[in-house]
Amino acid sequence: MALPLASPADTAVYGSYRFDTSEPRYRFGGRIAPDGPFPPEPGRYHVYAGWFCPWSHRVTITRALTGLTHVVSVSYVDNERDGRGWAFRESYGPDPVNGFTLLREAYEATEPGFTGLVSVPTLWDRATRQVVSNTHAAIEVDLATRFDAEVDVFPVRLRAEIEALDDWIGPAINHGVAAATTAGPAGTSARAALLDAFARLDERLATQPFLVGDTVTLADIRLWVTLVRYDVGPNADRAIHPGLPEFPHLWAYARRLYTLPAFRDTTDFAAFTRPGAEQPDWTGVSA
Ligand SMILES: N[C@@H](CCC(=O)N[C@@H](CS)C(=O)NCC(=O)O)C(=O)O
Repeated sequence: MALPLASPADTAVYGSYRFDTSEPRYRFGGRIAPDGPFPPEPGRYHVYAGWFCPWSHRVTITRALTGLTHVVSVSYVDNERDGRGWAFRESYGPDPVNGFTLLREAYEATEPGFTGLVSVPTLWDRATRQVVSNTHAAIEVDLATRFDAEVDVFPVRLRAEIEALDDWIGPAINHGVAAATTAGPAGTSARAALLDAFARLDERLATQPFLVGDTVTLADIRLWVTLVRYDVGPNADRAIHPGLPEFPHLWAYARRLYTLPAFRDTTDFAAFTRPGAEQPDWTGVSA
């Protein structure tokens, strides 16, 4: 029998998505660890992701790059949402693990009566039938470090440097792009911080192929998911500046990463491109 799907998103009927803001936003923070309730067993965990979502994208790139596609499964919610929250529709198919039509059902199965935020990525445990985590930072690190990874994207010797980069790239770029599109003094200062961070990275990437060390790490994955959305999302109308190609080393680096299957195959431009946005040429560079 075919797995069920949610009806189309309809805010006229279901309203806009709302949740109990007195709850912490990212309520589940379980970790995969050998000595804990969620041991790293192949085939046990599933990631509910969204193609539109940069935080999900970090997890799906990490999973692909480390060769865990047969170890941890993934499926995608629809890009649209109404009052029922993220849902499984024709766009990307049903929920292959539980047959839920709404992601909310996973949270309710974990905690009956749950009223907090239902977000992607969500890590699900098949064995105990519960949400392990909806905290992307924990999910990406656990996938990178707790299984038999083909490539180490979070090497112990580079972790301090990777996290130090995140300390300024996170606020200025990953979280900064949204603020950079706003009017008023906060927008002006977010734009300055963003362009300053791009310039700093451009300089760094003039002399090295990756942000840290000589291969792709979590630092590159974290930055890239924002770069790939930038000129077709927050900067689609070029209101912040003319676009990433203005930073030639950063732009060449971003396009080089796009040639890697783990980056390319986890990217669906249609899921995050604003209508009418002009798309820079992401192809034409060899690895
Ligand atoms: N900072 C979050 C990122 C997750 C996130 O914001 N996911 C978005 C989609 S990109 C979501 O599902 N948000 C639900 C909402 O904010 O209403 C985390 O730590 O996991």
